[in-house]
Amino acid sequence: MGVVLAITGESRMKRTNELIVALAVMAVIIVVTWGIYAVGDNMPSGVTPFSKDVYQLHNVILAVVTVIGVLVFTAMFTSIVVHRKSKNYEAAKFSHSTVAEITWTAIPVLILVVMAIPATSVLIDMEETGGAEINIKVTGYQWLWQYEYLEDGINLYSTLDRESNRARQINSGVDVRTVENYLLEVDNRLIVPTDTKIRFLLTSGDVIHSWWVPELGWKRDAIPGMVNEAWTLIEEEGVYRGQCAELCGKDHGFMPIVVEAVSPEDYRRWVEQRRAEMAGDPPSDSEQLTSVDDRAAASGDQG
Ligand SMILES: [Cu+2]
Repeated sequence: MGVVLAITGESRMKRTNELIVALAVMAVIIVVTWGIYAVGDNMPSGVTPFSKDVYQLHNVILAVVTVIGVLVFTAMFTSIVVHRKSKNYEAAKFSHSTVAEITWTAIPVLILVVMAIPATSVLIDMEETGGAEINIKVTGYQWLWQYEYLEDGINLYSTLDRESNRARQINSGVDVRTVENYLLEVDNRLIVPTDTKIRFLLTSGDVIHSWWVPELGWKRDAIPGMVNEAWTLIEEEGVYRGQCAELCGKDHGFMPIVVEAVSPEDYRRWVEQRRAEMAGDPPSDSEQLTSVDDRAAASGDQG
């Protein structure tokens, strides 16, 4: 009788081990497959060296936490299913293990330290605003953005474009799907040169806003009475769209950001043209307005 019990106990143990191995193998396959897909379908890698660093960091950390998650859940579910009471599994009786405690403290600490090294280097890089060739002051208002090019003396206001604004009105009768870049287009884009280090100084004239263009790899709060810093260096010409990312009032969803990166030559041309317009050649309506109050009065109540 005793021999029979010993044999069934042994075969049960064997089956348990088999299941653990099977689950572990399955987990590895899931992680590898997922990793391959994740590289192709993930958050945008952006268009600046910094945004690409952020993207790489994200991939590395996501891989680490996924492996940890799969291992922990595999162990957990294996224990729950295989070692359940209805199967008469006999629980271990020990109540203290110094080795286990040191191990489950040391390994997570080690993992955190390893993850902190690349994360810190990216964070330090994010604050490295020195050596910028162009400084742009960004001011958030309810509900538009002001851009001041400090070196070139250009000042512009950027509000939701007319078409989106018309379509968004209640009972406008406009099918918003027919509006190109609905709620992601502005009247005056932020024109910037490529391959140029640009420093942004962000603040607000009323409540807290947040300036966010995903392709640049960062988001920064614009806070009244405070100046936050950020920088970018866009490598590819193109149009990059973003939005205010801090709930700032009833029209929070209607103050998009559009950055247009052009070649440095085109940028200079734009600056000259803009200056000429500001100097007094027949300015358009928008340039005649100098204060936000004028601007708000001109655009009327957008609610
Ligand atoms: Cu806002």
